[in-house]
Amino acid sequence: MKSRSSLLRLLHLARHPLAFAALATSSLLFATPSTPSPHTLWYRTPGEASVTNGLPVGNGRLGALVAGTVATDRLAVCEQTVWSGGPYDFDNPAALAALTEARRLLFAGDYARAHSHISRNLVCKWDLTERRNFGSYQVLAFLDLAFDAHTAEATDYRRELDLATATVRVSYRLDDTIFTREIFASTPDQVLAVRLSADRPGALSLLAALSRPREPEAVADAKTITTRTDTPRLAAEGADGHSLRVRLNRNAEPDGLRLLARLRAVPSGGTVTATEAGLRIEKADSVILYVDGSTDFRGRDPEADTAARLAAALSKSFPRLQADQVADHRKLFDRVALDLGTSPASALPLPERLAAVKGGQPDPALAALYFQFGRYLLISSSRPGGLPANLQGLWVDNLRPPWQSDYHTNINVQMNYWLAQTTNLAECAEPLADFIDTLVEPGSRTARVHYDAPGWTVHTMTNVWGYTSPGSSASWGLFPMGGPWLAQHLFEHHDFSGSPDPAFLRRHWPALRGAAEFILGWLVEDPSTGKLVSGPSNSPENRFTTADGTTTSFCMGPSMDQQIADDFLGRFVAAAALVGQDADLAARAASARARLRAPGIGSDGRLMEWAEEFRENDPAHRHVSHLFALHPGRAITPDGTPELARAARLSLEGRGDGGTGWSLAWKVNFWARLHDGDRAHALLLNLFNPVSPRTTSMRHGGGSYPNLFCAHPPMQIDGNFGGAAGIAELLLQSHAQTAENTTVLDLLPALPSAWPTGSAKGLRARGGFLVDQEWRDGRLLRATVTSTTGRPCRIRYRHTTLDLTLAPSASRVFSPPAAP
Ligand code: FUC
Repeated sequence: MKSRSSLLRLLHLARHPLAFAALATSSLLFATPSTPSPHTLWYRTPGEASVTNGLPVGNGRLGALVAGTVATDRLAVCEQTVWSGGPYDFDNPAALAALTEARRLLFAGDYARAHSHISRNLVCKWDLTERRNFGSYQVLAFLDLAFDAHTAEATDYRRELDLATATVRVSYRLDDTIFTREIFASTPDQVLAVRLSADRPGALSLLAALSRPREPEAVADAKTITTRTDTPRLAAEGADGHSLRVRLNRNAEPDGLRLLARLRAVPSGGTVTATEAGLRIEKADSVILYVDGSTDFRGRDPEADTAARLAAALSKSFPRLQADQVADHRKLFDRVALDLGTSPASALPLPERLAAVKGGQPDPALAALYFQFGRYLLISSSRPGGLPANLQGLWVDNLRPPWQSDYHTNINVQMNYWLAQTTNLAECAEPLADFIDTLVEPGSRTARVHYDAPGWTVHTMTNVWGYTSPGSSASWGLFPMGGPWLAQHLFEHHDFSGSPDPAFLRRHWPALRGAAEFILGWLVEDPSTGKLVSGPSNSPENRFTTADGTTTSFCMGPSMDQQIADDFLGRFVAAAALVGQDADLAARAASARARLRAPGIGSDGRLMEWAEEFRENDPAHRHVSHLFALHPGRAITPDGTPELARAARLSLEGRGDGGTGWSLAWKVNFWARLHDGDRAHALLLNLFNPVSPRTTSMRHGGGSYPNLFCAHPPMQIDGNFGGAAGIAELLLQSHAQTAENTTVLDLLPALPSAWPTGSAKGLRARGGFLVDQEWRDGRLLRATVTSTTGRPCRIRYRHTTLDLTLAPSASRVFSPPAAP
C-alpha cells in the first residue's frame, strides 16, 4: 500500500517537470539523520522566526530568519537598508572649548575633575530628537503562512540549514502526506524564494501574508531610541500579489524612509487569489512564493526596483533560479574546505550537539561547522555594492533590536570582517571599505567641530546615516580611534591581495589620508615625557580607580589608542610610498610614530592597559583592548617581541576565559597568535556553550544560541565571525615578516591537540597566497602554497623554513622533515 502511494506521488511529481526538477536538486537529496552532511545545521523540532532560533538565509541585501513551525510558519524578512532615523548633525559645538582643559586635568592627574568635566562636555548632542534621528535597523516585514488542514500531529519533522547550498529545508508528515518547504535568498536574482510542496496532489491550501509590527508611540525614556512608524498599508496587487507599505518614523525630523515589501505566488496545480489580507492559495500541489523589499535609502526606488526584480525572477524557471543561486553561492563557499575529523556527536541535531560538547564529548566537526557557518553568514550578509554586516549581520526580528543593530567600532564591526580575507571571501569585505568612505565627510566635520583636527574619524558607534560623533555618554562613547582602526582593514585588503598595483589603496586614499591627518592632528605631547599620546580617550570600555579613589575610564594615552596609531602610521608610510602620494604627510607620520608612547609592562608582568598602573574595576572585563598589537595588530609576536608576548599572555591570564560571545572569540584569536592552540580551543568550546534562546542578559556569559548565532547575550553576530576568524588563525598566519619585509607563512602555528588529523584547503595569506594543508597525528604532512601574484615568501613550520619566490599562479608542495 505504502509503496503504491509513493509511486503515485512520484508519477504525480513527474507530471510537473518544474517541480520534479526542483525536487531532484533538493528534496531527494535531503540528508537523513544517518547521513549528516558536515555543512548542515539540523533539528527535530520547529524553531521561531527569532534571532536566537530562526535559521538564516540571505543574499547580502535581503534575507530571512525561518521558523519552520508546522500549522503556521513565520519568516522574519530583512533588508539591509531598513533603517529608521535619518541624516542629522549630532556634533556638539560646545565640546571644543572643553578639550584643552580636559587634557590639562588628565595630565595633572586630577582624574576626579577630569571625569566630571569630560562627562559633561565631550559628548554629542543627544536629546529626544537626536535619539529619534539616530534610528535603528529594523525588520522589513514578516511573511506569515497559515496552512489549512494542518490539525493532525506532525511526524518525521526535520528542519535544516544546508550551508553548501544556502537553503533552509523543512519537512514533516501529516497523516500520509509529506510536506516540504525550501527557502533561499537568491543573489543573482535578488529575491527570496519559498517553495512549498506536498507529495499528494492538491494538498496545499494556505494564506500567505505580509505583516509588520507597529512601533509604539515615542516615549521620553532616556535610554531607549524611539521612533514612530505609521500603520503599514496592505494591498492586493494584481491576481497573485500582495504588498506592504509604510513610512518609517513619520513625525521625526525629517520623515523617514519609505518601505515596501512585495509577495507574489506561483502555484502549481491549484489557484491563487489576491486579497488585502494576503494571498489565498487553494488546493495546490506546490507553490513558489517570491518576496522582495526595499526602501528609498540613497535614492533607491522601491516601487520600480521590486517590480522589476520580481518580474525577472518570475520569468525564470524555478529550477534555473535555484541552480543559479546555488552556483553563485558555491563560487564563494567552496573556496575553502575544512576537515577537522569527526565523532559520534557530529551526527546529532545541533542543540543536542552543543549539549554533548558541553558535557565533554569531542566534536571536532562542530568547529569546522562553526567556521563554515561564519563564512556562510558573511556571504549572506555582505556582498559588493551593499552595506556592511551590522551587529546582527542582516537578521533582526523586530523594530528595536539591541544597540539598534548598528555598527559599533570599538571592536564589533571590525571583528565582523576579520575572517573576510583569511577565509578567502575578499569581495565580501568591499561593503566595509565602501562604508568607510562614506564616513569621511561626516567624520571630518566631527573631527573639526569636536577637536579642531584635520582629517576624519568615527567614535564608538555609527549608523547608515553617517553618525560619527562621540557617544551620548563619554565613558563608552569617547573612543576617537574608531576611524583609524577601521582604516586598518583597507591596508589588510591590499596586503592580502598581494597586488603590485595599489589601485585599491588609491581608490580609498582619501579615507586613508584623512585618517592619517586626524591622528597627526589629534595626538598631543605629554608634557612630562615629551611623547605623543592620544586623549582624552578610554580603553574600551574598561574603568579604573586612581590612588585618590576616583573611578573613571578617561585618560591620556590608553594602550589601545597608542597601538592603533602605531599600526596605522607605520602602514600609512609604506602605502604612501607605494601609491606615490602625500610624501610630506608620510614624513610627518614617520616622525610622529617614532615619538609615540609605547605601552609598558607593569610590575606584575602584564601589558599595561593604561599609561599608569591603575587598579582595574573589572579585571575580567570583556574588552581586551590593550592587546590590539597582538591581534588584530601585528606588533607583538612570540618570535619578534618575546617579552611583550609574555606580557600579553599574562594579561590574558588575568582576564580569564569567560566573557561575552565576541570576547571569547577575540581570545581565540589572541591565543592563536600566542601559538597556544589548546588554550584557544578551550575558548572555542566556551563559545559553543549552549545559551537558551530566551537569555538576553550578558551576565549569563557568552556562547551559542540553538541556531548557532553567537550569544553576547543578546544575539550578536560578531562572535560568529570572530570565532571563524580564530579557527583560521589557528591553522595559518601571515602577519609576521622577515627583516626584509617578506611575508612569513606560518603553517599550523597553533594546531589544537583536539584536531590531530585533518586538512584545510584554500585559506588565504597576505602577499597573495593560497595555502592547502594536510596533517596527521598533530604534524603537518604537506602544504601546497600557490602564489597569485609572484611575490616572495618564507614558509615556516615549527623550526623549518623555506624561502621561495613562485611565479604567478605557480604552486609548491612543502613537506616538513620527519619528526626526529
Ligand atoms: C560594545 C561592547 C558591548 C556590546 C556593544 C554592541 O560597546 O562593549 O559588549 O557588544 O558593543
